This record gives sequence, C-alpha cells and structure tokens, in this order.
Amino acid sequence: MSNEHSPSELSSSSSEPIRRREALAILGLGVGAVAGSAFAQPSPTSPTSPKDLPAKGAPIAIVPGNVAPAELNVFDEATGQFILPALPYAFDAMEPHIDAKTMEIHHDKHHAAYVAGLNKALAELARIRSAAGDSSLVKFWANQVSFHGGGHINHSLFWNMLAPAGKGGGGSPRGKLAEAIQKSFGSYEQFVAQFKATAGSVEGGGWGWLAVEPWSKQLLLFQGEKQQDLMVTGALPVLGIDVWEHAYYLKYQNKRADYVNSFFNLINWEYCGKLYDRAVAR
Ligand code: MN3
Repeated sequence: MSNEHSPSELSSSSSEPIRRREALAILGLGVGAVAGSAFAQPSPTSPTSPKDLPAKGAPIAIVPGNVAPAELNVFDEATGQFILPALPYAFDAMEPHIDAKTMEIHHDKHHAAYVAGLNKALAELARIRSAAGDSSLVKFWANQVSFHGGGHINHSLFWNMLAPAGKGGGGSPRGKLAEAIQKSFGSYEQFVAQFKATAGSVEGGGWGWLAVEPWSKQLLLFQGEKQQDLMVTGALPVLGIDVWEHAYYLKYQNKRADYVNSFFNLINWEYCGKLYDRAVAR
C-alpha cells in the first residue's frame, strides 16, 4: 500500500483541515486511546461539546490527547481513510543504530499493514451496521480495530520520537521532562535502567512506554504487548520503543538488549519533552 504513496502525496493532506472527531468508543485502542470528556484536549480540532461531535459515520479519533491529529498526518479527511504518514527523514537516517532496510520495511510494509488493517476493519464494522455484514463477526473486527488502530498510533508516534544520532537524537531530556524524570525515578540513570528493563522484558512482540497517567499526572513505565494489550487507558505517551523483532532483527537478531541500548542514541528528547509538557498542561 505504502509503495503507492509518495511522500509528497502523503504530506499534501497534512494541510487539509481535519474534522473534529468522535471520542473513542472502543476499549484498548493504543496508548493514546481518547475516552470522553475527561480527555478533552487543548487542540483547536478537539470537540468542545457534544454538538461539536461529528455526525454518525464520521471517523473515529484514535490519536492521543497530547498530540494534535494533523501533526501526525494519520487520517485523510477527503477520503475518510486512515493514511500512512511519510517518515520525517530518510530510511538511512538512523544508521548505524537502526539500518536503512529495517526502517524501510518497518515503515513501508509493517506500518502500512496496520493502516490497511484498520481501514478494512472499520469498513467491515460499517457493513455490519448497515446490515450488509455478518454481525457474528463484530468481536473479530472490533479486535482488529484495536490491534491495527493501536499499531497505527504507536508507529506514527514512534517515527517522531526518533531523530538522527547527534542531530536531534540522543543526549538526555531537558526542561520539565528532565525534572519529572528526576523526581519519579531518582535520577536519569535510574530511569534509563528501568526503561531498558521494561522494554527488554516485553513478552513477544510489543512496546515499552514512558507515559503520563492523566489523573495523577505522574510518569509511569509500562509494557504494551502486541500493539494494544496491557495498555493503560488514556495514558499520554512521552516515549515508546517498538520491541517487535521486525524493528531490529535484521541488524541485531536475538539481541534485543543491544537494540534497546542503541535506541538511546536516537531518542528525540525535544519531541518527547513537548509531548510531556502538553500532557501535564491538560
Ligand atoms: Mn513495529
């Protein structure tokens, strides 16, 4: 699917206004699952009252509350389809820590498959609503929305959480995020150790996340299995690492810990800090 989209085609839709979105009604959808008015966001595109919600059949919002939808370019208002955002850098930008081939396959094949899977599942659920589909498959397709929707959110965030080493990637957090990490973990070094342990011990395919729990505004680390399992509902992402084997196997084979270590050379702390600032300002 992604091979049919050039970066310019994809980025062209970023300038289109994205309509206000319905609060998420499906549980377990990615780290940023938006759940009702408690997660009303400062973004000008967010619903401010029930009357602002789109009419029946309008797209479901799945982007986290501390991320402006247009910023991620994950949905095309014109077609009503979720779309694969272009990578914000070249495939080889993360060398030598993540090889170009891995980036290419990860984005063009894996992420694209989540986008396609999400659109497919939503279309099937729409068919069921119109009585044209098989209602006994609601559970299956709802699960598909959760898995592929989670994948679409997670990867869309992940690309932005990376930057080339020494050119926006690496170093350490600054500002309020640095202070919060110090307060929550005792030191940056202790945070790093715990993040590595979290990511390193995810069972099977999944993610390690640093996020803000929206009620307490505290930082927490947690594991996401597959794309959506074990996620904390409403958690606002700050930093995530994909530890599915497809994210590192070509270069690192079974040595996930080496990949996680290298990942620290690529973290875009400026972007992560922005996500943190928005999360706690809500
Ligand atoms: Mn992945």
